[in-house]
Amino acid sequence: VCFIGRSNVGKSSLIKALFSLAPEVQVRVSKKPGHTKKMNFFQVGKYFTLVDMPGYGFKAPKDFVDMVEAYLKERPNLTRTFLLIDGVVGIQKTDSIAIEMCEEFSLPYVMVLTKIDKASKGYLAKQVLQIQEFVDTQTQGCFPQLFPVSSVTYSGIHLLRCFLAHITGNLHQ
Ligand SMILES: Nc1nc2c(ncn2[C@@H]2O[C@H](COP(=O)(O)OP(=O)(O)OP(=O)(O)O)[C@@H](O)[C@H]2O)c(=O)[nH]1
Ligand SMILES: [Mg+2]
Repeated sequence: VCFIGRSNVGKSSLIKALFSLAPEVQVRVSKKPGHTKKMNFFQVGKYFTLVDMPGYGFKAPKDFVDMVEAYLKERPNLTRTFLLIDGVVGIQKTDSIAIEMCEEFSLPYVMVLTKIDKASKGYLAKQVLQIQEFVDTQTQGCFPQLFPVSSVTYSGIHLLRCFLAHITGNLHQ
């Protein structure tokens, strides 16, 4: 599985929150956009590998397109792509480009709305409905359920952990 999104959207923080109980996943987080420069691979026990991607948009590394596009397009065992959108600012132009890329490559992807601790419940409800409408009407490969999360309060993290375990074949009932 891999995590993509605009620089500073909270990819590394989300991975840190999701895998806080997995000591082998040591991600670096920074206040400065463009912190993650390379694709970082982490082995989660013997279960699966996750990839923390550099961000696109402001301060993206110059070789972003060659690196990330090629990976997304060519990696046959990529099970799912988690596309992170800032839950407060919603879908921006650069996000639309990433969405189009996922659609073009026919990637199975999931939209995660980040930093939900920064907005009021009312504002957030409006954002979620608007993005849900977009997913329902404008996308083919996007999973129909959105995952709003906060890496600060851990809101939504447990559900996303369960979903990850499920799609990687590790949720044994
Ligand atoms: N309030 C709040 N801040 C967050 C959350 N997630 C991340 N941040 C902050 O957002 C900033 C960027 O977080 P990162 O996780 O490094 O973002 P990134 O997407 O990995 O950024 P790049 O590696 O530069 O592409 C940091 O200052 C984080 O503390 C969240 O859920 N809530
Ligand atoms: Mg990062």
